[in-house]
Amino acid sequence: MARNKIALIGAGQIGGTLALLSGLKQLGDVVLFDIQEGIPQGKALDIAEAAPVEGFDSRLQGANSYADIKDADVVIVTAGVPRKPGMSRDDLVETNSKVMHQVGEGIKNNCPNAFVICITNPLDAMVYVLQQAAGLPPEKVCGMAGVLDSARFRHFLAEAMDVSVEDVNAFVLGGHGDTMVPVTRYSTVAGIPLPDLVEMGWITQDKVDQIVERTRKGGGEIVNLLKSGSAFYAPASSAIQMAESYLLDKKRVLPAAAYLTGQYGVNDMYVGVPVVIGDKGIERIVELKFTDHEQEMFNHSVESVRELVDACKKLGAL
Ligand code: A3D
Repeated sequence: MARNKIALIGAGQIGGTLALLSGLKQLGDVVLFDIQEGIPQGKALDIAEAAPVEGFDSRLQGANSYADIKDADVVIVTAGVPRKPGMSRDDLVETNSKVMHQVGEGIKNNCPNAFVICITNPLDAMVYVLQQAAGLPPEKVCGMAGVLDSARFRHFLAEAMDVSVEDVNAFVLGGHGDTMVPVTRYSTVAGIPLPDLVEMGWITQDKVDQIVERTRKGGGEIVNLLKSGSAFYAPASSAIQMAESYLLDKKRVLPAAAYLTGQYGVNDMYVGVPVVIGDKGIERIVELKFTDHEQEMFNHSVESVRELVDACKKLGAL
């Protein structure tokens, strides 16, 4: 059986980590693409030289031509520029939507049957631009943000309650920005909902509120610490989890930016919601029942995504 082929568009901080994880998890052969010459080739060779030590047989290739991503099964897109301190994700719209157009063309011409995961910010707008530029069906193009935001929420909750991160489940929905919605009612430790854990005295409501705020600003916290560039280890792990669910038809239920056609009262936009990812791509969109307050927060978040989408339309990117 032929190995899967994974194309990584953008060989920067996240791209390199994605290539290493794809190898370690034996997901398939990897093509690292970038417009910079030498960087994708250098990273591919470096990781290939780790393979004998780690014991994986993936072939790794660096590329500067889209022809090399031909027939890829999965494409993960990180091409573009990341945030610098003081920049919002929205400042990136103009530059990164041009990049999404180039990447979309490359996918359309070389691997129109791929499952595409976009990571480039501002995520909810860029995934839409990418899907339109590639011309792929919406169920084959999604955005990674929710798995990462939920992982941050899970990490902070596990630390506060001194329990294993494995036993903490959480959903962070809405747009990938400061208005994202960590849904505490659907967040659990071993199945016990967070509001019950507050009643049981495992964590205070104040602490939960602080963690919600820290999660919303989780990306910025890392940008401020790193000073140049943004988070890359956890974003890469999160996208790999989504790719794995597609390639192995695991049908994981994960939060992802998906194209909505009326679900949650949203039409014709990509927003973070729980989805089922299997070998057909986004196979189902899970519609949670929100309380009035949750719906209000979600609507607020959708509004900030709509502003970004409008900005893309004004620039002619959509
Ligand atoms: P970085 O290390 O700068 O890598 C980006 C790579 O893209 C560089 O190697 C560039 O050479 C390359 N590139 C630029 N333009 C093009 C082009 N036209 N075609 C192909 N490659 C190009 O950034 P990074 O890996 O740290 O981050 C990548 C993106 O992910 C940024 O937009 C970040 O804002 C975003 N990001 C998103 C999340 C989410 O949760 C959604 C988290 C962290 C970072």
